[in-house]
Amino acid sequence: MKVGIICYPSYGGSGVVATELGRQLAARGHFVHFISYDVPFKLSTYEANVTFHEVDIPSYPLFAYPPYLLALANKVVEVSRRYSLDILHAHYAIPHATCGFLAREVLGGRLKVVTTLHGTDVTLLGSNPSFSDIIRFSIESSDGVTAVSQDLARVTRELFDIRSPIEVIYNFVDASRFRPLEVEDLRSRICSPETRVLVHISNFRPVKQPVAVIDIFHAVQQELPAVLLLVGDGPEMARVQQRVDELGIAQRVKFLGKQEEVVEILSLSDLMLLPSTQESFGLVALEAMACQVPVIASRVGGLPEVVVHGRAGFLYSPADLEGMAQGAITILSDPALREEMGLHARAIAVEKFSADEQVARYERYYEQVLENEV
Ligand code: GMT
Repeated sequence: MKVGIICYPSYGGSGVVATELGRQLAARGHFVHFISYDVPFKLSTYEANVTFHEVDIPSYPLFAYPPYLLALANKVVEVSRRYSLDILHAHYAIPHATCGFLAREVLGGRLKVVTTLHGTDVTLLGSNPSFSDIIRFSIESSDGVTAVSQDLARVTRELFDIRSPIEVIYNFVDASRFRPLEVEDLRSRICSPETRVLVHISNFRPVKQPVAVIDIFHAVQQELPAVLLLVGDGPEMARVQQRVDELGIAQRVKFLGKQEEVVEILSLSDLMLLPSTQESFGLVALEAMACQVPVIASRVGGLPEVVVHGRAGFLYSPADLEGMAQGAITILSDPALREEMGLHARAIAVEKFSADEQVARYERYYEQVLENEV
């Protein structure tokens, strides 16, 4: 098949999933065309069967807000005509599903549009009156719609009163790449052997509750020798730094910034903290699990479908920071429990969320859409 993929190229779960899906499809012999304003950050090397098409947004004095959607749709039309795309796969409803609709109209219907909903496009933007009607329309006018968890499919149906089917295709992890590595050297440069390493990876938006991560860690390090690794950056970072200073734990918190490769960091970590107020799936939790790292997370959105409570970690209400700290202490003070949960976590990642299985499901779904069977 010839598949166009439109996604956000910068840091963020939806872009990571879109890029990894494209790479996996290309490895299976499909021709994949990424179309975006920049090369997706996970696509840093040459890949057979993969082409990148940059969207150029001309500047013009009248454009206070350059019309990216139009430039993107125009590029999709151009690429589709030149390479005879079968499918355009839009990741994230705004503006990509809308772009799919527009491009298909220009092409007289000669392109099938599959939209994958990732979470915040529905849960945050979907309830914003500035976007809600256009999101509903774009979802309904797609030829096929997938969601990354059962919970997100349910929320989308309820929020937009959508009757047409939404296929759930879980996010996935390449367990041959995300696996526990030998990192004793690196770990010894960060802390002493008896120190527990906690990790939080996100885009530091309010929905991730990164300040709560600091409060949870503060309680944990009062009971056990511990350090916290913070990976990523975003709008809440200044508040996070302020909280770290207020609590006097700057020596124990390491700010690593945005990192392209996190397998080593995960491999040296004992526990992940993910106290989000919303999380349609929690790709980062799955990546931690694949590296044998248990997760303390919120019981929200799709997280219970990923982090099986009591096996891969523990889940709490997002407001229950004390519970999360207690859960972390329980796991970190019992090496046998931590080890057992790590093994279960990896088993779940491999058995339920393998790249092979989920990518094959996307392939079958594309075929159904092409045969008008959705
Ligand atoms: O988590 C974010 O804020 C980024 C967002 C995105 O734009 O990629 O992530 C969403 O999509 C990911 C990939 O499907 C999911 O793993 C995340 O759970 C989801 N984030 C939220 O629902 C908050």
